[in-house]
Amino acid sequence: MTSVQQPTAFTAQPNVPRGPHPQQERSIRTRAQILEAASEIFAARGYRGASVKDIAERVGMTKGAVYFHFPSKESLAIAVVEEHYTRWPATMEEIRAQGFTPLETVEEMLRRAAQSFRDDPVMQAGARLQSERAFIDAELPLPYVDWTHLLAVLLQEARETGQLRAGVDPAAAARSLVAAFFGMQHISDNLHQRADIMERWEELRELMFFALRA
Ligand code: LUB
Repeated sequence: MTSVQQPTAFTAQPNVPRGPHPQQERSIRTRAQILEAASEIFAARGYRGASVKDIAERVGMTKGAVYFHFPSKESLAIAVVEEHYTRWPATMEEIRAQGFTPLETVEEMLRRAAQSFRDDPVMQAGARLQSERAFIDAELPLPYVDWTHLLAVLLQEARETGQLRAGVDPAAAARSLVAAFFGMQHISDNLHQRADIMERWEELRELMFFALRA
């Protein structure tokens, strides 16, 4: 593994320009459809097992038309992994707007992440591609760091509002939460195709929040 800092996509805004022309709108929709198909193929077969031909067939396009939007399989993998991080800052704002406390926001974010790993091919493909990153010849965003940062910010806030157990370090707790959550979804995927992920999250949540809560 290289220790060179790689780009991350977590803080990127969704790639939707304001007031697009109909033609741009169609292009954005087509791009999204290709990414959805690519996610399904990458999630099911992994990076090596996937081909641009399969992805084109799944979305009902020619290979050439797919290459117009994404010049290579590598660029498709990067776009899928970026997409699986991009949605979470907006989700966090949405949850916070509903008046959740910082600690409740952590719970709700991870509950939704668990649900998405179960139901959403983009999340499933993102996780699978990241676990294969050593064998993919592309600059994928660095894994784990954006979730760790996001949870550390929330846990720091929880500490300031007296919600955190005395002696719990927000940054260390964020790393432990990400490590535990990542392991949980990985095991659930390998043993049960994530059919049991909500139950596994629930038991992990109980244990972790017992330790975190003041
Ligand atoms: C998350 C995965 C799967 C962390 O952040 C990441 O890169 C993650 C895939 O690489 O779990 C979950 C909090």
